[in-house]
Amino acid sequence: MLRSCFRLKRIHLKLFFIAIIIVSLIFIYLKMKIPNDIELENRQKFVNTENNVFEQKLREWEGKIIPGLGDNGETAFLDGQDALDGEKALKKFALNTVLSDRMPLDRKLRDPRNNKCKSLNYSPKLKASIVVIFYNELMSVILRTVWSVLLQTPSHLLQEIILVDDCSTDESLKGLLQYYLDTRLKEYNIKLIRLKHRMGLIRARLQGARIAQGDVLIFLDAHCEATKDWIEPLLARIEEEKTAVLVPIIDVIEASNLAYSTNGDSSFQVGGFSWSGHFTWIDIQDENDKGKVTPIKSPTMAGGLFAIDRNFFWDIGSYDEQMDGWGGENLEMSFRIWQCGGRLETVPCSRVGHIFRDFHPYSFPDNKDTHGINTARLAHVWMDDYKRLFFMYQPGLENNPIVGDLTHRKQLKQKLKCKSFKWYLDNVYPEKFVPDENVFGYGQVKTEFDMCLDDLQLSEDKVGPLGLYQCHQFLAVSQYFSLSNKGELRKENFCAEVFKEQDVQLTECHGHKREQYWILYKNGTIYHPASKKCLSSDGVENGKGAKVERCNGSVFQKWIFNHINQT
Ligand code: LR7
Ligand code: MN
Repeated sequence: MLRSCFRLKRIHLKLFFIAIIIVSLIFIYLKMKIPNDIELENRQKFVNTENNVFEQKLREWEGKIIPGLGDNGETAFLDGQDALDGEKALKKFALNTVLSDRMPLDRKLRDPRNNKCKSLNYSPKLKASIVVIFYNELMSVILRTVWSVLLQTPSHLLQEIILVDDCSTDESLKGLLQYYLDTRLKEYNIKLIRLKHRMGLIRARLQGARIAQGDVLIFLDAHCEATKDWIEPLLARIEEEKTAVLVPIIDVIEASNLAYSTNGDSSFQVGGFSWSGHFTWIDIQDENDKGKVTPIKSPTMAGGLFAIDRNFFWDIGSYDEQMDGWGGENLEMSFRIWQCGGRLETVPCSRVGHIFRDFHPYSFPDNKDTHGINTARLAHVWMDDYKRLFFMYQPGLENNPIVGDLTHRKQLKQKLKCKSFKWYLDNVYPEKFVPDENVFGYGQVKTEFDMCLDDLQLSEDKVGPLGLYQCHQFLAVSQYFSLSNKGELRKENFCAEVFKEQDVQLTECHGHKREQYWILYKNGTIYHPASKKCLSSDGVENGKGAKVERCNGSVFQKWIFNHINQT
């Protein structure tokens, strides 16, 4: 009995071992047979090794960072080969990428605010979602933006940071950035979304805004650095006035040496625009506003850095989703906000640096002029009859189907019962010069020899001679001048001024008459009282600067304006 029992046990044991062997064989067989599993395992291995590669890359990079470089926003230098590589990079990317990679991502910045700001206390309760979009930006620059937000924003005011990759092609942004966030910044709420197609900055921002959950949206370009207490005055103002859209003072971070420069501590500018559809900086118009630390009215905004109540953003029409690429959305939003019941303000106690680059380091699909097309869209919708002035610069876009369908945006304007562009000019930006209103004459300014005053293609922000050129058959912008009611012979913000008693230059209008003051007489002479001379075409060659000479009543001193306003 005992024996048989023992035998039975041995048989069981044998069977047990055989079963184990069979199960193991089946297991091994299945493992070889089912490719999915193998793939899974391999994938895991791949992810692991990839992580190791990422980890290695990050460590290598982190090991090269020079502690203290660029601290306090000071000009930073590299030596030897690095300096040469940096110069090359600057030419290629409009940014010293070599220097950026060596500079700590969490560098310390000076508090750039004016002293009066430092004594103000705000205790907002709103939370912000920071939306940062990018296309092929340098990873260290994106991360410095992120770090500056994390370091300068109290955590109870920060809902999240949303990074939107507009389908960059740059390899390092594909996995390394996510890995950095997952390992180095894992305790923060940072989302990275990658768009499947390049959408352009307008739609990329919309994608970010759609997933945002904070009370306030704050958009930043991907090459910014926030400074001390930057967010409090923005949130506090929105808490007080939901329809206020806010811009910080935008300081310059130099692309060549990443210096954070502030021009003095209290002077700053607000936003304007040119009739060619570009954003411009303008001096604060109201003397009482200068030196203030409370929010100041701004007719437009640059577009890249602003704070807006999240619900208000959607109620007021977010963005024109049919705008492609780059450009135009900033003026569109500025006009829309003012015309449809909001306000745009610059907040002097909030300061954020932005790297200003000399050119775009990226191209656009099909090389389309997206700025022109987008601006044509906004001109049709928001500028009413004043769009005539923009289309003078872009006649080819006025009735061009490339501009696309505008039905939705026009419906929005009706739904929100928005005011006219004339209302905007009269109430928000009364200083804006309208070249065919409040003027004695405008258009081409001709001599009897078919020569016309011409800006000789002077770029919008440069000073140069008031030229003479053969009159174009059709009125081109380069030959469009006005004689304002104040006696300025001008073009947008440039006024003809006499230098060295005879040369006539186009230089920034100052509004104080003096050497920018001209009188148009009925006989066609344009008299310059400060020099007691007359505008003259005598002896001036095609393409050269005009002159003033002693008045002599000759045909060289007779000018005919295309349009004369009867007064
Ligand atoms: O296809 C693109 N997809 C993108 O995501 C092209 C660009 N981008 C990203 C890009 O990586 C960057 O983060 O969009 C952001 C803005 O592009 P920039 O930095 O090349 O533009 P910018 O600074 O030269 O241009 C200004 O005008 C633009 C008009 O469309 C935008 O509104 C920018 O945000 C705006 N920048 C600022 O307002 C910063 C202050 C500069 C001034 C004046
Ligand atoms: Mn930018």
